[in-house]
Amino acid sequence: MSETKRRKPAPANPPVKAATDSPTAAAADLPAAAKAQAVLRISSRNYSSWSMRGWLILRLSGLPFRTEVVSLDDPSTRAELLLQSSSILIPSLAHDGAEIWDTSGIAEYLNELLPESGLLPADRLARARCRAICGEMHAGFHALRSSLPMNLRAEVPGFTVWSAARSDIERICALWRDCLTTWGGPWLFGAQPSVADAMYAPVVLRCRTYDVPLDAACEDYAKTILGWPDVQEWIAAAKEEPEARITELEFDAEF
Ligand SMILES: N[C@@H](CCC(=O)N[C@@H](CS)C(=O)NCC(=O)O)C(=O)O
Repeated sequence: MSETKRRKPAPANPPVKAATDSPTAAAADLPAAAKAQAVLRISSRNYSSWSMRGWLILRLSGLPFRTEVVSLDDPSTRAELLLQSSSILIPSLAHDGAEIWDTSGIAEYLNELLPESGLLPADRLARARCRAICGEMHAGFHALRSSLPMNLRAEVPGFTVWSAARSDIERICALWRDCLTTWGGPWLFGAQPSVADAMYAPVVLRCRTYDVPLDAACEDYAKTILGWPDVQEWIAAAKEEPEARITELEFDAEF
């Protein structure tokens, strides 16, 4: 988005956009550069929180795209990925000659391409805060990420969250409360979901998997995320995903 451009105010109860992976969806309304075929490479829907974030960001952008699932365990897939990009990191977006393998890079690219999509909040201060909290998720919360890995098929009632992960969760809840109070909810930056909600959605799902209690404001936010049709679609697909050789990764890998 050009930093000065403002979106029209959102209606009081806007419907959540449910764009499809279809390469033809709404193509007629897109700027010329956006009409190239977009392919988002992801890995496991059940375990890869970064894949989920990238996919939600694509959905929010409204850019039609195709999803390609790759197996990072397979050496030949890794070799192939390295031929296409200088990184094997997932998610990776290929679009109109660009290869972008980082979730924040994908969000910024799509925001420039489709400035009216509302990926970032319209207000300058909200946009700055949005970028800051997305950066904090992207670069931090290592204890949470390693000790409560995403696993959408699991339920771990009564899980003990140790102190480092607990302080990550407390910090995240403080960020959520601050955003919900400042911008009025139900999403972190007001009436519409933004990149920040895509970034924190996997944290909500981890809290559910590991039975983490939340205060009333954060619980309401968790329900907003769980009611997001795109999140529901992702979870349903994760539950259908064939089980991979992943058992040893479950409590070790940082996803
Ligand atoms: N900072 C990256 C993180 C992506 C990441 O760590 N992806 C993991 C899967 S969830 C990956 O591709 N790992 C490949 C490997 O470790 O070989 C982003 O924002 O997209």
